[in-house]
Formats: sequence, C-alpha cells, structure tokens
Amino acid sequence: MLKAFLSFSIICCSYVAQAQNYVQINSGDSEGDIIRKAASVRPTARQLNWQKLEVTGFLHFGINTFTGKEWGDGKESPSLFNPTKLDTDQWVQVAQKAGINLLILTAKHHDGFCLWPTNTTDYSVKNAPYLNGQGDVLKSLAQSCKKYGMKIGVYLSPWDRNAKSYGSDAYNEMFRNQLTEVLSNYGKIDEVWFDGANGEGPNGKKQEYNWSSYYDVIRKLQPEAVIAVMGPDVRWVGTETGYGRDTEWSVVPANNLDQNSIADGSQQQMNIQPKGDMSLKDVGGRANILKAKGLVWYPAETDVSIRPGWFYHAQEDAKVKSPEKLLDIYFHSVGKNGVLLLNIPPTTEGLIHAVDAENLSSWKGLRDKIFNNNLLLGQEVKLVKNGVRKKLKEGGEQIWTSKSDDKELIFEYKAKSPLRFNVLQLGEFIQWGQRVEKFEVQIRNNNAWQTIKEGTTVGYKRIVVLPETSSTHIRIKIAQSRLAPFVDKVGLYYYDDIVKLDGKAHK
Ligand code: FUL
Repeated sequence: MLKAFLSFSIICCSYVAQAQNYVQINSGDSEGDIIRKAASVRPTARQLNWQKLEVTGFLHFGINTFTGKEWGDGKESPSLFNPTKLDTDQWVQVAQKAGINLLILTAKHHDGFCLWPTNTTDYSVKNAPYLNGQGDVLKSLAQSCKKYGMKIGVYLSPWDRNAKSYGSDAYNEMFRNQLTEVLSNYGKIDEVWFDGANGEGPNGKKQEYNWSSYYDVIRKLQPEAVIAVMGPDVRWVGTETGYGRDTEWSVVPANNLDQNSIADGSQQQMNIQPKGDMSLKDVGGRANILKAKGLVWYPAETDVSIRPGWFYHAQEDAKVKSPEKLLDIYFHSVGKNGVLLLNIPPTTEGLIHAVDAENLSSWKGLRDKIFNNNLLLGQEVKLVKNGVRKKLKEGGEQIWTSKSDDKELIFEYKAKSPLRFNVLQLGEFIQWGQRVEKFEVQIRNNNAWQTIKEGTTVGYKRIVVLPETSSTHIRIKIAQSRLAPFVDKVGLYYYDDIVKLDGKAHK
C-alpha cells in the first residue's frame, strides 16, 4: 500500500517537474522510456485554452468576395470592395448562436488586399469605396467581438501577390510591419493563422519567409495567441473536409528539436514549427514516435467551409452544408481530439447569408438536444478494476484515474432502468498529457460482458457513434494507456436521427 502510494506520488511529482510541451529522445532510450516521455508532454497554457474553445469560425472576406474568385491575383481594383450593409455585429451574433467561440478574419488573403487601413501598402480599404475609404473591417469586427464576448483571430497570408517587394528581404520587413499593425491596434488577439500556400509574387519571385522573426513579433505583442498551421502551436489536420483522424495524437514527432527551437527564458516550449511527417495516418502512434528525435504537443485543427468555396459565391447558396452534415463534421473534428475551424463567408453585402445562419443555428440545436442529456448523470457507478475517482486540485470535473501507474482501468454504470443510447463521449484531462491508446464500451448481456465498440485515442474529447443499445449495465474500459489514464467528460447520449450521419468526408 505504502509502496503504491509512494510510486503514485513520485509519478505525480515527475509530471509537475516535466511540464514542458516537448521532450528530447536520447539514442539509448528504450521503448518504455519513449512511451513514458510521450505521456509526460503537456500543452502550454495557450494551447490548452485554445483546445477548450472546441468550435471556432473562419471568415473569408475580401476582394474575392466581389470577383467570384477563390484566389485573387493581386491586380483586382480596390474599387471593387464595396459591401453595402456590412454588419460585424450580425457576424458575431450568428456565430455565437452556433456556439462558435472565436472568429478568425482573413485580414489579408493571397491577393494582398488589406481589410484594415495599413500604412504598408495602398492596396487596402483606404482606397475602396466602402465607407469612402474610411472603413476598417478588422476594427469593426474587433469591436463587435468585444461587445459580445467573442474571441478573435487574424489570418494574414504570407503569400502576397500584390506586394512589389515580394521575393526580397524588404517583404519580410513589410510583413512584420503588417503583423505589428494588426496585433497592436485591435485589442487582444487569440490566434494568428498562417497559411502554407507560397506561390510567386508580382515579379515572378518566391519569398523566403523569415518565420522566426514573425513569431517574435507575435510573442511580443500577443503572448497568449496561438500561432496556427505554419507555426509552433497548432497543426493543420491535413485535409479541408472537416474530418479528422480516427487515431489523433496531440503529441507528435518533432525532428528539428534543438536549442534553437526552444523559446528563450522559460525553456518550457518549442518555438518553431515542428518538423516531421504530419500527413501520416497515425502521426503520433508508437511506430512513428519510436523513431522520432523529439516529441512535441502539437494539436490538430480541423478546417472546413460551410460552402464548397472559402469565399462567398451566390451560386453556392443551395450548397450550404445542412445541420446534419455539420453535426457529422462536429463528431469527426471536435469528437476526434481536434478543434473545428468552420468557415462562414460573408456575402457581397457584408452579411452572413440567411441560409448559413439558419443551418448554423439548427446545428447548435442538434448538439444541445444530444449533449444536454447525459444519460449517465445520476446513475450508480462502480469501480471494477484499478479505478480511483477524484477531483484534481487543478480544477475541472471529477476524473477517473487508476491506482499507481496501472494502465488498465474499468468502471461501470448501473442504471435503474435500461438506458437507450447510441453516442459515447469520453475525454482526457489533457493538462496531464494524452495517454489513452485503446478503449472499449461493454454492456452486460445474459450475465456476460460484451464489447459493443472499440476505439483508439481519446485526447481532449472523443465522440463515437455506437450501435443502438439498450442496457442497464455499461462498462467503460481503458484497455491500454501510455501511463495511468485520466478520463473525464464521460457521457452516453441518444440521437434519434443518427442514420442521417454518414461519417463520410466528402465536401
Ligand atoms: C488555403 C488557402 O489557399 C485557401 O484560399 C483558404 O484560405 C484556406 C483556409 O487555406 O490554403
């Protein structure tokens, strides 16, 4: 008993000591060492806060809205930019009604047209008819977000098809100045989104981006903002369908981990974009981490547009994703250890289209209908194997964990009358890392336990569709975990229209 207690305390203390979002792998490390190291990697505060947002929104808006294109070439006249009813309060209200917690505006897309009155180029709202050149879309959005308590992020495309300096070092300076403007003048910014597209500029030249100098500007001006996609904090899931991986680890290989990649001072986080093959089917799985040079907390963001295109095109008004499709996307993004980034492009008038607004609101209605009714609440619960139920001093809800470093855990719910369910939710208390490798759902049938579903990773949140089941006895089994699991957000639900979820990642 004392031995178990001691080993539990030692493990707890070592977690505290290793509160870093990366770890080096040494050449002599055994498989066991590497797995333990992987389980000890933890999110930074900004990564954790971002993960908890769950559902975020993208606003693709700009010169393309008025040309019908997806990628402008930087030659379109600013005179085209003239939204007549632009209402950022409406954008925020629509988003808030849909349970969206942060909105990212394309302050500059690849065409180079700036939605704020920048001093770095004439190619901006300053020279547009919109509000006689006095408009500032970013300012207007920032004010609406503040008014309604919505977080805000900026998309600033490094690829700029208008800037004359593109392809020279002067462009790096211009881009840092643009970042400085958007990160200094609009209050708190919670996410900076850098796209991977890098084509030619107006002179036919390509740019060598000075990424670390961009990150320095962001860390200095907005230290709480995550830097996404071409950045150190948030990884692109790898598709634009809204569907993540069945096995999704937030801890992945970082093969460029060295002293230069670690942030100065704190030594707690990696500060350049982790390099490794992030397009693999199981990026953070054993096979991949065992050959890695280092590991980093680099969680997935799952982006998709509510329409076929990223920008608004009137001819797509009949192709807005339905509430059921959006629900399926929610299950496969947030429900697969990702943060959903759902694009809702404003129209030429400068409003979210009524169809989009309607579908978003019905989508939230569906999520509430399902997830506001956790059938396990109030049911009798029993520890079957290794279980300990506790409230951590770090806060949050009660969690399930196992005694000492036992990696298998089983707990059981006994209902007064049969529960009918077809959806399971599980989560991990990721402040302490991501650990679960295999889970099962079991029910008791004729006095024998029968597995009705098996899964792999859990992460921050895992939602799975189960075969429709009716039972009084339900077990959750964590069959394999990298270290003692910390399970939370346990729920069983029933959705009467489950057949409408096809689980297919087509657009
Ligand atoms: C892509 C861009 O090229 C698209 O236009 C869009 O902005 C999407 C979110 O990222 O790479």
